Amino acid sequence: MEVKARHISEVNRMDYEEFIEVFGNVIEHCSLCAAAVWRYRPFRDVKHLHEEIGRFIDDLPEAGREAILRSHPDLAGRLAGLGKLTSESTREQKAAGLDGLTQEERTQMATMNNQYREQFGFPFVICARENKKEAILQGLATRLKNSPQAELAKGIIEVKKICYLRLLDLVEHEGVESRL
Ligand code: 2AL
Repeated sequence: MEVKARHISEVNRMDYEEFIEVFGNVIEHCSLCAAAVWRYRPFRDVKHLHEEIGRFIDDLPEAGREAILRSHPDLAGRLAGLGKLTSESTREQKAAGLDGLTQEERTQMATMNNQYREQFGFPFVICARENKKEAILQGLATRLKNSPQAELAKGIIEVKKICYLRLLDLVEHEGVESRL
């Protein structure tokens, strides 16, 4: 999937509807996050746009931040199996090699994803484009040992990384670092 990157000046000229059309899924299934930051135009650059989204998320009550985690599909989960992921998520899961799991890895992932969700009340979230399937399986096993507070914080850090990479796909970013 080739995505067209726009200059920040073009972003700053977008009306609200177009802005949501383009940026509505930079936080998975949470167009409210894009809707909330439109008022902060003009953005200096893609990092500024990312910072405003991050600030909005950080200012949400705990229940809101948990809800953002809950909006993410499981990695290599049911929706992936049904081909019902968003185009962004499909691409990210593929980049991590999650479309090529062995049967054993698939079972391992499903078991730990279920255990994680049962333990914390929200799904395990990690920036798939910054990890390969081995690192994701390892991360799941390690993070299952954390406290709910630590996992809420860690999950939100990962959501912001996912958002950053999605924004880099959409906005020209010469001179801006390619990872958070
Ligand atoms: C995801 C997803 O859909 N894309 C990504 O990088 N991570 N989901 C998840 N549960 O971590």
